[in-house]
Amino acid sequence: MELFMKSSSLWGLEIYLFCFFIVLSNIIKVFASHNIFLDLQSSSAISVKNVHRTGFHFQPPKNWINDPNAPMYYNGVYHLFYQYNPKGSVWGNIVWAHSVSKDLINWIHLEPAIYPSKKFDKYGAWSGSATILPNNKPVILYTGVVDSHDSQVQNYAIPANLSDPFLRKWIKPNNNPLIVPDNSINKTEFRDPTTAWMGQDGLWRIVIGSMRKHRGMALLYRSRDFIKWAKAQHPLHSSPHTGNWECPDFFPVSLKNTNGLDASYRGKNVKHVLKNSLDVNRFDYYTIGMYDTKKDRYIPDNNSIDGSKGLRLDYGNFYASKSFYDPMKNRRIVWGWTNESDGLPDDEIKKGWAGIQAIPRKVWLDPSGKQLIQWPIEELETLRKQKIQLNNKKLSKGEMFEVEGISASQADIEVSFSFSSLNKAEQFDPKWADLYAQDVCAIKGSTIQGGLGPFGLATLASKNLEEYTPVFFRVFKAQKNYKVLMCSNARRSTMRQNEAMYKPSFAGYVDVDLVDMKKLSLRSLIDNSVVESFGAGGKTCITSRVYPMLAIHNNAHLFVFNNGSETITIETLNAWSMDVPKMH
Ligand code: DQQ
Repeated sequence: MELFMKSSSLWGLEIYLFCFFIVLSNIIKVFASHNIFLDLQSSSAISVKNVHRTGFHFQPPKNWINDPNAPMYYNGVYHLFYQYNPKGSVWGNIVWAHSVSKDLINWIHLEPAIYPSKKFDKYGAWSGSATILPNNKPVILYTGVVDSHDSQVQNYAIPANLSDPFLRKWIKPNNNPLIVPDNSINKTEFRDPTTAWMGQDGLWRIVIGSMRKHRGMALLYRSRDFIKWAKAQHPLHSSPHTGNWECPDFFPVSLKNTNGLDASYRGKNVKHVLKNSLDVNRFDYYTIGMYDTKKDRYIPDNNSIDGSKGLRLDYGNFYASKSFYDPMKNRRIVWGWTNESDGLPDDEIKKGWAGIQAIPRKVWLDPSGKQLIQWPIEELETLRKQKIQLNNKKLSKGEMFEVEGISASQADIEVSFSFSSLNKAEQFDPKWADLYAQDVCAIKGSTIQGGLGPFGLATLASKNLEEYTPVFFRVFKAQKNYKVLMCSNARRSTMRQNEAMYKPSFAGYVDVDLVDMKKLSLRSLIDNSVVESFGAGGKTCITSRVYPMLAIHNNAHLFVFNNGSETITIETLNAWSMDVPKMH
């Protein structure tokens, strides 16, 4: 009897599992960097829930968004295209949505510029970039998906009417596709063309992201007329065990100053940057190196490594980024997609929206030549409203105080901390040497008492700290140097019980020399469900998405804390409530 019971219940379990997988296989198709929920792709929002919508980050009125595409400046107008699902709030039905702006802050949403319709993009119009050709004609290169197996080609689109200041309509000429993968290329991993740059030989070049046997690749193509493209013998760069390289971005940076350079810039005192979005873990990594124009190869500097041990543009939720040169202000600007972290697709359906773009950042090379610096574009400051300021406030061990007088759910805050000695820095456990910064942050957190730190901001906090997202520094003494950890920890960000919610203790190290300058600065852009932070003037950036239940709107609070035994001085603190830009 017992035997029968067991086998019958096992049989029941098998039937259950079988049915479960049948159902699941209809719902989820795991592909590339997006989970695909086939049955939810076209369920439109019943209503758009406002509670966690951002106030000053880029968002369309509803639905799903992902990668920023083809950002450009053309005849006085900034254009941002982005991957968008017009029918629902999970990934699917992707078109190129199009918005325009005069200041990168206030936006007008236009009709989608590109949508699947032709043989060469019938199954998808995926990411790509813009190039302004020398006769001042913009052209977009994008990835078309040509069958239900996700086979990919590269297409182009041009404005229908150059005298329309907003370039509303785009044409996909019939001589598309421009580039089809040859036999050596995995056709389902062949996408996201870069902005083109021109070499001394007058040939245009682009890079397309790809992978062969888990080796990530930046495939190089050349063209004289932008129509006929030939694959170069070697990729521009490739690296083993890094998986598919999505949304590559390749650009020069100046060794002399913070100005940006056009992709085709050729001259002295320049380094190059190759950024890849790693499909395996969905973070954006970059290296700094030398572009050997004779061999048409990019060689990362010795200390600049490819893959997940390398440098990240942002140590938080930031993916598929793309930069462009802004001739108006002579700067390079990077946009990145910040996905939701709130759990299952059901949540997105209920919210009626998913995904935002991070605040556009000016990007340049650090004087050390070893890393990039990123800083929110200056135009963001036009949204600053009520301000509070304080100077020279001391915070001894265990002290914290509230920053009052501004809206803590929508704020821009800049703090400069100083301390008189490094003596109390805690020991860096040698066992942590192989861990990611994020793991060390998970071990040490913001509440475990330290020596020099943890100190920083408790953002989106409820009055009694049931919820908060701390953004803070902890300084460690390692064998040869000091290690400065910067964390943005979502562990206690919400009271909401949801197993599927992603609450990472995002962190990165900050490459600063504290021996001479005993100071650390922090800027955080707090916007309802996003905390976007810039450590040490933009050396380390971390973006967290969080979903407080109590710390919303007027019930959100902002604190400064010190849980280290070394007293910290707040040299200056400036904080502003942030206004809502026009986005219609
Ligand atoms: N998203 C696009 C692809 C790209 C990926 C599809 C990165 O082109 O590789 O929506 O997020």
